[in-house]
Amino acid sequence: MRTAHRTCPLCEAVCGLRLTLDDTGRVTSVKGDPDDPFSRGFICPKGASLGRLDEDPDRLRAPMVRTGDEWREAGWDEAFRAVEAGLRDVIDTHGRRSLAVYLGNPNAHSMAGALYGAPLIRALGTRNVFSAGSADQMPKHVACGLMLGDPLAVAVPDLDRTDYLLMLGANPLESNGSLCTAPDFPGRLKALRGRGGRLVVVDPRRTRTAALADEHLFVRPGTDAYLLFGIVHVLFAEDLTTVGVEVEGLAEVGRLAADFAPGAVAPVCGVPAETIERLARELAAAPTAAVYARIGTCTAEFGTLTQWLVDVVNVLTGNFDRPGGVMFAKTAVETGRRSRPYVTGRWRSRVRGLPETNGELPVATLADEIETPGDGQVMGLVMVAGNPVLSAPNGPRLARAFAGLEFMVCVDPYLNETTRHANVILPPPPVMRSPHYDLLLLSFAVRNYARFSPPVLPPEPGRPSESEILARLTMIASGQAADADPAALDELIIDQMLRRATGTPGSPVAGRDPADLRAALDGGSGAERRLDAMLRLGPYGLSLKELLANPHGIDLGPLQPRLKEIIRTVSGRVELAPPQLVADVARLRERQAAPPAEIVLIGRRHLRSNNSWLHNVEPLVGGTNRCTLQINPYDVDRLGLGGHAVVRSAAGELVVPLEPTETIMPGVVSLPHGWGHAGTPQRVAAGHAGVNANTLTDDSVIDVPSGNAVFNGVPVTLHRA
Ligand SMILES: Nc1nc2c(c(=O)[nH]1)N[C@H]1C(S)=C(S)[C@@H](COP(=O)(O)OP(=O)(O)OC[C@H]3O[C@@H](n4cnc5c(=O)[nH]c(N)nc54)[C@H](O)[C@@H]3O)O[C@H]1N2
Ligand SMILES: Nc1nc2c(c(=O)[nH]1)N[C@H]1C(S)=C(S)[C@@H](COP(=O)(O)OP(=O)(O)OC[C@H]3O[C@@H](n4cnc5c(=O)[nH]c(N)nc54)[C@H](O)[C@@H]3O)O[C@H]1N2
Ligand code: SF4
Ligand SMILES: [Mo]
Repeated sequence: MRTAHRTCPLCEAVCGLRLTLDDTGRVTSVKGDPDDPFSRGFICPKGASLGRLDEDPDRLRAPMVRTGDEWREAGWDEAFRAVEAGLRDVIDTHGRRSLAVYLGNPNAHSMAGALYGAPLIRALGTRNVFSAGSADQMPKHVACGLMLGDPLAVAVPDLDRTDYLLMLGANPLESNGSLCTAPDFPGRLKALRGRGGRLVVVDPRRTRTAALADEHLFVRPGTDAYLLFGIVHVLFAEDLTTVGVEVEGLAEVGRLAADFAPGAVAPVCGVPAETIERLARELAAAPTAAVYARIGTCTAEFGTLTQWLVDVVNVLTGNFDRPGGVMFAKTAVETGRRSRPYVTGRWRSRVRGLPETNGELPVATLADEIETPGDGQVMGLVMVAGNPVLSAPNGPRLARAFAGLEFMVCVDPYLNETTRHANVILPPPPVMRSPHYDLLLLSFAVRNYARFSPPVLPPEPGRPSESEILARLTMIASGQAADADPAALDELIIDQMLRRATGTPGSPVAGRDPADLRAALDGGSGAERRLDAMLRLGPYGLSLKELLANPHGIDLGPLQPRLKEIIRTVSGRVELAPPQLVADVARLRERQAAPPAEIVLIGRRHLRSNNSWLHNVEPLVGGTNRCTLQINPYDVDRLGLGGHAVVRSAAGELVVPLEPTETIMPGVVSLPHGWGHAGTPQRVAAGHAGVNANTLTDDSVIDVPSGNAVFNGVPVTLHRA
């Protein structure tokens, strides 16, 4: 028996874990790490099942190669040669314009994804770049990019110090938080109330988070922008604004808000006008306050406007970049922020002409790009850690499109609804054999913190790490032979990083010899040496060695005001009225007059699930984690429904079991995504198949400024099955 410590990579909460392993290397227990200064022993059922996940007998252990409908295991060299041949065929026949790449959610949780995603995209040399980001938080990036000049400059609620939290479209008691890295989010919310603070939750469902709050408000799906505009209106009308940061466009925001008086927006969003007025007054009067809005408001038709208005309210109430308001983390690996002003639409998608955002195109148009003939039609696809057949809007259409590709390679531990269409699957090693550092998520943390987890178990002989897999893919994509040494890529990147740093006046290593710095780097792999270089060049001057000496993580203190370091707009001020968003307000105004759909669909998450891929772990399926359609009993009666209903939308049709509950607003139904496990060898998941919610979501509808998918507020009709 031995004990090991590591960070849980399954969600954004980055909990420290204490593992017990027997001498065969089997994980016998997983507990929260009480010595982690950030998570302080917190753990959820998913983290507790990490050992079971790694042991899953249906996980792929060797590369898989498909010929026709036949899958067989292959050696690594053979698999990489097949990838080289497949990509080369597409490039030689159709050009690199016909390649596409999709990066799924787990890339945000792995060192490999964070370190090799960008080099892989560069090496593929295509503008057909897609990710789960445009089915998730792209509206936030676009809003931050336009307001602050940096799409990654996301201000997070200062959870541990705020006096008032207005939360919209988030359910951290199930999700454990998102774009707000806060282990034990539930405990932090209880502490907020314990110190006399107030929590208000806005959600079409009375969620577990809403049940914990001081106040819960039902809102019509997709209408949060109206509610927030109503609040902005009151702040101006009652002269309650106390702007504490330098801004541009204040008067323009006031002018725009004039049309959105509480009395005008209340019938649209369903929140009474007096309540909107009171919320505005409470936010203005609270010693400190933060507005936080997450996935329920992002994956909606006015996602970007909503994310913009969230920070407009935070600015107007004097809570932007101050303790207790919303603030910016300072991570240990921050090596300089972008220098060019943020723009979107540097290129457009071929078929629908949708603008690029953050170097990506919307996943809502991936099927168009694969299906539509012509120069640049996507013929080859590289997919890393994604399952868009279950996660993207109109997933079944995407499945049909994937089936028509000339070549597809997936880096994924499972043969699933998406990877079954690949020609080659390259499985990464299990969590216990992978190093971990949260390169991305810690930049959204509510406390500055760093923790590195070395692999708990050694690599299996002959089996590459995920970093090596991605490095080899990158080298193949750039035209090198399938057997080229992946270490060369890391050396190149380290060399570039050190040259840039030593050549930058004012950098702590300005004028030093890059070779000396390179020689000093530690780490058992190229990925670890890259991390070491980033840590040493980062603002705290940490190193891998120091993190290894602190296996429970290092607390780097509470967030500090730092807007001046963050801001990258041309004006050097917060842009409160960026022209692109002002233009989109016209769309919001138009919709105000449109009659609402009788019934709309939204999603939800369950504590023991994680998008599409934990349903093969026995302890995590069943119980409350079920694929049912939540519906208000009033609607069941009114529509004369039975145990099951046929649900139809513009995109498709499903038969689903109903779960009548008073916790959901009348006129709204909720179906979780990530289900619909058919035709894959995952045995546990097959027994809890459920249905694919994204059969109903429509890929022709997007949030215009960001191109983001719309999963909430989808018009549907219901009939007795
Ligand atoms: N209707 C509806 N649809 C939604 C949402 C919704 O709320 N409603 N939510 C959206 C959101 S927020 C997101 S983020 C997307 C997610 O969209 P995706 O990222 O496309 O989907 P996931 O289900 O997260 O699939 C992750 C894949 O990565 C694999 N994987 C797991 N761990 C690893 C690893 O360490 N390495 C590699 N290489 N692969 C790994 C899994 O086997 C799985 O195939 O879904 C979106 N889709
Ligand atoms: N257990 C678990 N944890 C997860 C995941 C998971 O699948 N399972 N997925 C991870 C991922 S990829 C992400 S992005 C995060 C997401 O984290 P959260 O944003 O907290 O996601 P949800 O739990 O889906 O909560 C979204 C809430 O929005 C509500 N909602 C829907 N439509 C609207 C609307 O129009 N307006 C408002 N105000 N509310 C609305 C829903 O009812 C739901 O309660 O969770 C992450 N953590
Ligand atoms: S809350 Fe998230 S990070 Fe923490 S144990 Fe659960 S899945 Fe892992
Ligand atoms: Mo997500």
